Amino acid sequence: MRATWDIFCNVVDNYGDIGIAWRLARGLAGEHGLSVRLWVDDLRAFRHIWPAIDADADRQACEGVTVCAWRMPFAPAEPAQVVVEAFGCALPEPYLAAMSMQSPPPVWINLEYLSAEPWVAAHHGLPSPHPRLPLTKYFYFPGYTADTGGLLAEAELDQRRAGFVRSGTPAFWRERGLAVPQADELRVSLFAYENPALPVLLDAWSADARPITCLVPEGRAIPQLATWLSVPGLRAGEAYRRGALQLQILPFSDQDTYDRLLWACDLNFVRGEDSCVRAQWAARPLVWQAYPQAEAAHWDKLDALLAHYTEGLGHEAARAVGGMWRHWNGQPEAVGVAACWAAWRAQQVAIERHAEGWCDRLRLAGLLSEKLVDFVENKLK
Ligand code: TRH
Repeated sequence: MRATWDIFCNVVDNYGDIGIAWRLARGLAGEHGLSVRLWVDDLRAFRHIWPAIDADADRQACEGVTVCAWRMPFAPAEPAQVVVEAFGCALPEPYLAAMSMQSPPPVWINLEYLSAEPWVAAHHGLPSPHPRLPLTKYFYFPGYTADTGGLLAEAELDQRRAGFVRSGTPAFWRERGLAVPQADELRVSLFAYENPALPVLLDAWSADARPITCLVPEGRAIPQLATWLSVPGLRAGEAYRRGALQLQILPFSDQDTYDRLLWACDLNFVRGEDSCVRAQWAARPLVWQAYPQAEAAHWDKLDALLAHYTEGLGHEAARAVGGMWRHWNGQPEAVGVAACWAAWRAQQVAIERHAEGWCDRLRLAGLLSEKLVDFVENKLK
């Protein structure tokens, strides 16, 4: 019989929580043949990244997953054999009580946030007994090295990307009303939080010697772009030119279409957690904006990934990547954004070559859903 899994996701902010929970649920059902229920407390946010979702349905089947509305008070439900709590979202009390009545009790996993920091490996897989109930929760840490929980990716992601890159890009651009890029043009996607460095970077792009097309999915960066353009607002489908820079606003798409945007662009500005990993799997250069945390705690995360990502990259190219990433995250830098951009441009070829080979390094961490299934099977024995 197929093992049953329940994944609980509380949407706190943005699209990362649901983006990751949904990717994991799809992978477990589609690639591992598991019976998966995904409990989500905000189906409207979910619909943003997966428009097939009916935001009013209590229960619906989607991509082989049973999607359940997580409402309060929580209606009685028989717990699955494996329970995943995404990002410490705290399971509903009645469900937890029902888990403690099961024999054997479910394997209970807390799926943690991703970080490249060195402490992750030591914490990955640690048990935490419940203070009252006969249950043990295991902390599962995704990460960039083999001794962590690995990274989310579909087993055949590479083949899908290669097929698209071989023959899918012209149609992709046409569908968005864009011509195929000119030989010397740079296509950039921009998915970002509000960012003080953005106007200065836009100035640098508009003064670039070669054409730059910047594609911006609707979202938090839009008001800043509108201010920079001196227009009252911006909508999907609108385009503006300033010097060498063409700005194009895109609708926020489903996750799979967003992947294709990352594959089609020459450089991707990404944020948070999931888009950062997808941009790395896209084998294209990226600039990462870490999710801002109090007291700049995200700078440690940034520095850890930067150190890992630039390993094996030549000195000047590593400096250029580091300069862009640090500026983009508000870290003090000796030179301004425009100079950092010029340095990045000068090192572009080396940075592109590095990004192409980077996926081989990423693969050494292992695939999260495979490793999670192994981890759970060992506990079920
Ligand atoms: O939306 P985010 O800022 O989510 C954040 C981070 O995950 C952060 O680590 C977490 O602590 C916080 O939420 C609560 O960035 P992220 O993680 O990249 O998630 C965005 C999701 O949206 C991702 O799954 C890709 C998806 N997406 C689309 O489906 N279509 C789009 O057009 C775009 C731009 C993104």
